[in-house]
Amino acid sequence: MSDSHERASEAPSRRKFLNTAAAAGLAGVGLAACNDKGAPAAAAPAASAAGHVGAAPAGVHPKPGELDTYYGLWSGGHTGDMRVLGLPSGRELHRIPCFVPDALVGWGQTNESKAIMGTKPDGSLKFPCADTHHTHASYKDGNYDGRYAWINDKINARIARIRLDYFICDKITQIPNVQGFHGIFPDKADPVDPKINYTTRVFCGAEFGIPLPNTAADAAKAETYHSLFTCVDAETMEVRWQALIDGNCDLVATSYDGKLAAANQYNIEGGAHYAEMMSAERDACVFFHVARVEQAVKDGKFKTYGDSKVPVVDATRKANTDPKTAIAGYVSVPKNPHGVNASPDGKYFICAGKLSPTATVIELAKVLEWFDGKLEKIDSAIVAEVELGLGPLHTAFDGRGNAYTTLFLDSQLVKWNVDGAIKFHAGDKSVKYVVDRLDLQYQPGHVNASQSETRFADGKWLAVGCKFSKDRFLPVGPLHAENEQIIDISGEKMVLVADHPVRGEPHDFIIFKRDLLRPKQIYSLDDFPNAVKDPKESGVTRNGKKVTVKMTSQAPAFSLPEFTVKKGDEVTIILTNLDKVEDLTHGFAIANHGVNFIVNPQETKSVTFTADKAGVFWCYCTHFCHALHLEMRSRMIVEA
Ligand code: CUK
Ligand code: CUA
Ligand code: CA
Repeated sequence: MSDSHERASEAPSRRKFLNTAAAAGLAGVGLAACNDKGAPAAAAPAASAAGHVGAAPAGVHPKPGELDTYYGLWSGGHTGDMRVLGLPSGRELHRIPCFVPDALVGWGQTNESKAIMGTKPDGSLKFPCADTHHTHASYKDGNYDGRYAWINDKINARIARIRLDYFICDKITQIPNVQGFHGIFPDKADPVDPKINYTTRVFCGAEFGIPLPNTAADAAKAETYHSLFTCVDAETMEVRWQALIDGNCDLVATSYDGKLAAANQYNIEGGAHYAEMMSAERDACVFFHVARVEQAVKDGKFKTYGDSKVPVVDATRKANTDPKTAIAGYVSVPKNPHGVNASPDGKYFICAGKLSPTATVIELAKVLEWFDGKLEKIDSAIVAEVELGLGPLHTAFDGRGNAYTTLFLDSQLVKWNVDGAIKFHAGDKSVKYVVDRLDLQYQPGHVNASQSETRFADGKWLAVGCKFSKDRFLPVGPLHAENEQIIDISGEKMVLVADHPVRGEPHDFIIFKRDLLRPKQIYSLDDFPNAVKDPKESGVTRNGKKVTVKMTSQAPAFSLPEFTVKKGDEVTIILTNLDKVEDLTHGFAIANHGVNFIVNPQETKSVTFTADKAGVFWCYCTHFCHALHLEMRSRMIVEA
């Protein structure tokens, strides 16, 4: 069990190489990270198989009919949805469409979903694509409260909110003045009002600087390019404020007391090309004093850009030289950091080095001391900066004082003790802060553990999103599935217990106890102002060329066996499912009209389309609901 562990930990020479290698060499060799055989740069596959690969402990693969003990909320990558997994089995239970149309439920077809997704004046969708990365959920008392989750779309600067009672997206907001919107994190408490011990804000980081205001005339003027850090209201989903910063934002973290939010920065250079972005030895983690930012907004100390009315405060270094009034402070961290993660004890943010083989531990109490004028240099808040291995990206926690950081280049997970690292950094070089190493398959990015991003990290299961699966699954052409690996972290040594293929590219996810959610099984008719509450209300009404068809469904029949419209009519079908049993969902499809959507029990949905061909068109139920499901039909008669 231990030889790959021993072997893996004796690779300091490669790590030293990264430490001292020329930046260009890193990008050329290191970031590609895979040798021509497709094995990870760090280890021969045979040896890694001999590592801590265990027989699955009881409960990893539930018996038929057994339920998982944890939910996982997974980002859906380019499919623009959020995926719901059961853990530890890794079974995918559901996909929640957000940014991109979904053929199963009719997301992007129904008027209700289009209103959430946003349409152009002609009714077509504003954006046909998305690139989701990060998913986080709302908090109360330092734990998830089961109200909401959020997910970002990097391409179109959108943030979507998911209602966790029905697992549906209910709002999408596009953030103004930014591009490359990447990290998100909800706050966990209000910075001022102690009664508000739950999430009321979501912070959003933007990666790419753009000329502000954005004009092509300034394309060559580097000094006009800026990134903004954004605060979105968790309830209204409106943008509350933005902060102009030096450098850029990558991932985001928030403190448990609500006072601090931070974003890692890999491009303090403001470079447009990777060589420029890697030119400085250190970048930064920018900390925001949330209460002061919001006071500045209240005091009217902001400007706006272009058509946006969002107040933008100045969080650049130049405008924040006095710590006692500063709204932001920049802690220097080594070269192009990536993930920033809050430890479950509430004390630290840990920045993963990416191009530096280190993790930087920042003590939040000291950052606050700096804001109070009691700490001379904000960099003194760094209490550890320790070597972990090549390409650290993201960090999870077990609630027992250990951190688990993915090493993209080494293709490893490293378990390290945070207090040990702090002691080592303080001078006690006898402390062995690295507890264990585990080879992964291959090139891990995000990592998370059960309850890791709460005060109740329970140190049971950990999942890693590996960017490459190579030889782990049957080949399916040039693009392989990604490999999500499940690791048992309950013991001293980590044990790899399962591989799961996933469609690319999920990035981030969270894992939490199943009893934190109480999903509802059926809707209420009253949730929908346009509900057709009684089959007797069914029928066709006309207003010029606009025709409304009201209908209900009850297995195995629609309330209208047929309905008649005229060629050229703009037809709106409103369908209420009067069935009251969970799972008794019906679909409604119209032949040759590209219409298909589902209605869940007691739910109402509508679609609008033009009946542009005369003739008879069968409408049928697309969701198997009854022995007479195939017979569940209606007919649209379009008169010439
Ligand atoms: S980023 Cu994907 S591995 Cu978008 Cu969270 Cu780090
Ligand atoms: Cu209703 Cu199938
Ligand atoms: Ca940099």
